[in-house]
Amino acid sequence: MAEQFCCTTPVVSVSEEELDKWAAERGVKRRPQERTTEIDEGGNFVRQQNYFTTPFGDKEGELKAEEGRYHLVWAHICHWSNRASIVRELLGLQDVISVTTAGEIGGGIKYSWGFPYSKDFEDPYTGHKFLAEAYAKGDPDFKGRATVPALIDKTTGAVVNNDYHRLTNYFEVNFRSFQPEDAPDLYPEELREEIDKFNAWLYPTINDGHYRMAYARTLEAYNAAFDDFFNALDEIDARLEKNRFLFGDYVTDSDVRVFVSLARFDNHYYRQLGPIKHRVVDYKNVWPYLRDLYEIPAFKNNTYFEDFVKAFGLSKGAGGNFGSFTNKFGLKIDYDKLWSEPQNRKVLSKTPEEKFLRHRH
Ligand SMILES: N[C@@H](CCC(=O)N[C@@H](CS)C(=O)NCC(=O)O)C(=O)O
Repeated sequence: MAEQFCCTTPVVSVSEEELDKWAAERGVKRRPQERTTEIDEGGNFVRQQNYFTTPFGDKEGELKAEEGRYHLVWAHICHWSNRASIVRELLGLQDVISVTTAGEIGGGIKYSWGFPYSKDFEDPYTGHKFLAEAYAKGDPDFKGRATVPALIDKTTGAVVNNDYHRLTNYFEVNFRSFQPEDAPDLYPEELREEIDKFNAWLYPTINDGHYRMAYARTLEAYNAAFDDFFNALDEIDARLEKNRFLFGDYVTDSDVRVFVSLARFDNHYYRQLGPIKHRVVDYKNVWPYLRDLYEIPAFKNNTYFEDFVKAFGLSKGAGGNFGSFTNKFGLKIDYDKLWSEPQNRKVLSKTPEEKFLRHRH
């Protein structure tokens, strides 16, 4: 039962009183604020650690992959979780791992994510009204922000894994026996070490780079993150000069991680960053590369540009003469059309019509 209630803009809103009542009934506390709990002495944003990191595997204490048992909660706006929603679909796991889309309710995330697309604002698979409930079930002592992605065990309603560093790798490797035989191999064994190395470099520079810039509390911290981000983009652009995808002719796990961050840059992230160096569309290779990926249905189906534009703050209207560009024009741009402009990246590939290395039996 995939995407049962997903994913149009919710029509009913929740009042503040109702929200407070639900939270009180369910014992959910106010969400902690990063600016007080996740900033170091140098003004750098230091993200909370992923809390539920038990891996999938065969050893004792590890999580066992099973059909129908696990449930992914993700949010349109959030690239950490968008990775998992794309990979789930690329691998054909829609009937194996269910999904619910979280979002803001009552105009924000006062008590953590809610479920604005679901009937009665309840995750149909767990009955939760707040994601924080699944975190509390996972560990009553959890005091951090209840974040997406969250993989929930439907038998208990508890989060069992929120480790976005590894979640897609578990889908790729540990859920292999539930994928179609010819599913894409996004994490080929011979490339795993290199993919891991690349992903580890990508994390602070690009994936977390935007947050390191946006949440910085000193100019030094901002500048360091800014340089890391744009230097990394230059490196990626150079790498894509001769390679259709990051690791050659086929899409890998790393491409998903780059895509989800950059798909949000020109329409959302740039707003918090002051004068940016380049837009993503200015890169000679990166921009057509992203469109090449966007052609793949699993990427396109899981990319909600308008929600990026609306994220956290378009509600105040267009404003006066000095109203922001995004408020005035953000929703007038046809993102799907822009991202569907043809490109010819396939000439770089030995298999121009095949973007995936497929498992073969
Ligand atoms: N799992 C990570 C990161 C994932 C993350 O930050 N997700 C964001 C959305 S992109 C989220 O769910 N935020 C909700 C909140 O901060 O309350 C963490 O715990 O910090």
